[in-house]
Amino acid sequence: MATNRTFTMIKPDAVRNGHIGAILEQINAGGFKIVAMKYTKLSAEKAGEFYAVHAERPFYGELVEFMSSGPIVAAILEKDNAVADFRTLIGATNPADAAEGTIRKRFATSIGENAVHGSDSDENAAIEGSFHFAGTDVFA
Ligand code: RTP
Ligand code: MG
Repeated sequence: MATNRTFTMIKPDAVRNGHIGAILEQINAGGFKIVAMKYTKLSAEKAGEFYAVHAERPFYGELVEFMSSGPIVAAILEKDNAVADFRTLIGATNPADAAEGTIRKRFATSIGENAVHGSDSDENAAIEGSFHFAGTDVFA
C-alpha cells in the first residue's frame, strides 16, 4: 500500500450511538478519499490480533472485549500525508484532551470507547489495511 494511505475503524461505541454518517462526512470534508470500506464485526480473537501490540498493557482485555462488542466500519483512506493528517482530524486518544471539533471530541465517550481508530505510522497503515482488506477490495 502506498504511503498516502491510512487505515481507520469507526469503533462499536460510535456505531451504537448512530454516528457513522456524521463521522464519514467529517472524514470526507477533511479531504480523505475512501478507497476501501466495510461494515463488519471483529471476533475477540481478531480484535486481540489487531491490537496485539498492546497485549502487555493493563487495558488490553477491556480493549479486546470492547472492540468485539458490536459492529464496526473499517476503511482505507487516501490523502497526502494521510497518517498524520488523520491523527489530527481524530484528536487525542482521551476525548477529554482532544482538540475542539475533532472526531473524538465530538463523538467519543471515554479514553477506552473513543469512537475511531487511526493508524500511527505508514508501516502500520499498510499492515492494518491488509489485515482487513484484500488488494482486490481496494479501489483507488
Ligand atoms: P487507536 O490505536 O485506536 O487509534 O488509538 P490511539 O493510537 O490514539 O491509542 P493507543 O495508545 O494505540 O491505544 C489503543 C486503544 O486502546 C484504548 N485505550 N484504553 N483505558 C485506557 O487507559 C486506554 N488507553 C488506551 C483506546 O481505545 C485506544 O484508542
Ligand atoms: Mg494506536
